[in-house]
Amino acid sequence: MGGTRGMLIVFEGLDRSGKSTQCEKLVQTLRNEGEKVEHMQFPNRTTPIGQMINEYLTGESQQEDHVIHLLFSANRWESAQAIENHIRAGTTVVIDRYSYSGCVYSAAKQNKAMDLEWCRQPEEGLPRPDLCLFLDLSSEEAAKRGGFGTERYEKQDLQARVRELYTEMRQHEDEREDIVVVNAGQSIEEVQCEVLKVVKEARRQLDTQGLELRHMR
Ligand code: Z5A
Ligand code: MG
Repeated sequence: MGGTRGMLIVFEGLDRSGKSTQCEKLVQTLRNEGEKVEHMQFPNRTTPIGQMINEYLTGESQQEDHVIHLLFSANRWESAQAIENHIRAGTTVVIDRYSYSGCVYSAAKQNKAMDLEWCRQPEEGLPRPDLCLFLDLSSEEAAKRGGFGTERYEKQDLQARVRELYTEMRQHEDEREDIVVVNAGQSIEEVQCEVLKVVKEARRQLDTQGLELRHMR
């Protein structure tokens, strides 16, 4: 793939939809084609903020709803400059979960003071994905991939609200433009093939239009 700058590609979707599996496959495929690729994931549990998030998710600590929301966002801001630097240097950045997860999981708690719009605000100004691949999987199909894990959000009722909120979030002006829904209920290879097709098309469009990296607004 040509082009002067790297692309910002994000994977989103419900629990067990195959984000980590597909992220790794895409990174490997692009690298095999000679592209420079950086692989990231959020939460990034390696930083001090990430460690606080990890303790919260595993139930070792408690956090007030707004506080943990802002920590998740801060965890992305910690990497914002690095993401921009990679993109400008011609490296494509592939990320496992990003702002969309940040908004829908917090809003799913149904804390009245934290709707989707409130949750989205700290994300404004972050590098905006050129493409967000939403891996769509029914709850029935997800259940076939094993039971829920033990982390805080891995519960049926919360996941059902997350699904609805992802749909609502896709109506936002920018997200509507960036998100491409992929049927994640196919085999790993079929999903991989579809993902690659979508990525190549996005790259083609980017090269044609010569767009600068944008920011979330
Ligand atoms: N969270 C938040 O609240 N706010 C934020 O800002 C962010 C995140 C960024 C931890 O995330 C939690 O943080 C998450 C959201 C919240 N809570 N929940 N729920 P995480 O990314 O660390 O969660 P994870 O456990 O790594 O990812 P995941 O969503 O559960 O799974 P996945 O990455 O989508 O799926 P996978 O690991 O690739 O695959 C799951 C299994 O299915 C595995 O056995 C695969 O081999 C299998 N698989 C994959 N693809 C297929 C196909 N096509 N067919 C059959 N089987 C498959
Ligand atoms: Mg994962």
